[in-house]
Amino acid sequence: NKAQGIALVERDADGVDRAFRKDVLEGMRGEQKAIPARWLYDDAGSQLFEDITEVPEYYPTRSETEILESQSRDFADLIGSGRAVVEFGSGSSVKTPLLLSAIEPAAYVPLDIAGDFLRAAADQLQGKFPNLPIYPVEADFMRRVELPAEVSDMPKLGFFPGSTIGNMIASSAVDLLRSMRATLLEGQEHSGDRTAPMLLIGMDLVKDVEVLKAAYDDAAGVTAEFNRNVARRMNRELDGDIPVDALRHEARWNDEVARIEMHLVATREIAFTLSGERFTMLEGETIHTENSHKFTERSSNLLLMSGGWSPVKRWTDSEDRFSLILARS
Ligand code: AVJ
Repeated sequence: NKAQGIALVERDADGVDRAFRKDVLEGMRGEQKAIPARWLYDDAGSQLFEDITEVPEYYPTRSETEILESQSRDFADLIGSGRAVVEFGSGSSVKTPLLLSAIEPAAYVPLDIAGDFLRAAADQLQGKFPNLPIYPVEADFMRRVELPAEVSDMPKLGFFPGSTIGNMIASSAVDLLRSMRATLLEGQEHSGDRTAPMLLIGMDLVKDVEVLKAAYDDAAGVTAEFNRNVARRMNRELDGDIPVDALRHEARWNDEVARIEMHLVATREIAFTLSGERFTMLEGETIHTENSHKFTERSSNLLLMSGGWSPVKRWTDSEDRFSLILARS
């Protein structure tokens, strides 16, 4: 009963992910060079992110796990059994089992663009839950996803942990919340209130700037490697020659919009080619690679409601660093 998976990523004739090439070339032509953060997560990037979750400075994973460990009674009461859990992302080997054990779901559907990572995680989870039907789907969940027919009659619980929503600017976050709602509503449009889609979403909280900056610039340099990996990916997949050793990792706090920004800073003037197109960077010029927005109780409620979701309950960890919110459609 091995998880099979369905491939839905569009590729150019040369095998390159079409959206990746478009996003990179457009992003590198701008005044401020920038790449959408989701491209950090190829198989190597997903592995490096797992490594980040183990560095002492990166608290979000531990804080969210603490909430998941301590609130299983609440999850059972408020979510109940028999739902298909649709996880937006591959699923962590720690957080996903905690949720699945608490609620006795009818099926589990992880959605991710990193196919190898997705299938490996699904296989590992199947080992822990031998009787749970698992249907991995290789897809870009920024768009509405068609779920496997096997789960169309089941009410859904969306699971979006990790504060991944914080990677998006507000307009995209609202779009994503709405397309999640559409994905989870499919087949359930005419059933009653009891089976309306629910969403369990992690959102990291605004806090002391030094704590935040350290979490995104760990002393061991794992986050720096994670950031530079996207440059290596551009070289590999777009036949590029970026001198990666001339790019320094930087984590900045942007107070105007309450977010950590990751940049790759050119330590000298450089020139390179990507997919046959020429680019230059002056010393000190940056490629903006990720935003990680931080939330307050109000800003998280406002964002969820803008996306068509009503908050039902909110939990925080013992140090008030991270929040997990249950919402319903
Ligand atoms: C997985 C997107 C939630 O923003 O905290 C960690 C990614 N980037 N360190 C985050 C990340 C640098 C992480 N998310």
